[in-house]
Amino acid sequence: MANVDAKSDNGNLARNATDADSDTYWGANGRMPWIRCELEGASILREVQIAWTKGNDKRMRFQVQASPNGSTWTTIFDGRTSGEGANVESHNVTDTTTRWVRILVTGAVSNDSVIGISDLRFIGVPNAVELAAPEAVTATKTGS
Ligand SMILES: [Ca+2]
Repeated sequence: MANVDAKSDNGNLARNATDADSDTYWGANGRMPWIRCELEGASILREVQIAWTKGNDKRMRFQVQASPNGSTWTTIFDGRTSGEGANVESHNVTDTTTRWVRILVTGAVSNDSVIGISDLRFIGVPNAVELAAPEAVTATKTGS
């Protein structure tokens, strides 16, 4: 699999959140959307930086979760966006050694209210924690 994926998207793919391009975003709606990233290795995570595309519209509640395997999750942050804009916001998390990180939007997201993340970065040890290398995009992967 790729080093980033999501429960769903609206055509704006999960990888847009980690492409270091603020003009692209992962977009989703529906019930409790999430985006999941695999780090380059088990890393100490201290902070998550997120730019929400509609960050000035509302204060969205979300959790940051850690996992050794991408399937069983421990919540290391539970809070809200500032509601003050679409710039990057930093959120301190419980320092945790983890391989996978998931952002889970827990507040209600109505079907006509798309949430989006244009930038998603992880800070810890090392300072900037990189994502795992994506597996080589092969000919079997279509539509991309
Ligand atoms: Ca982007």
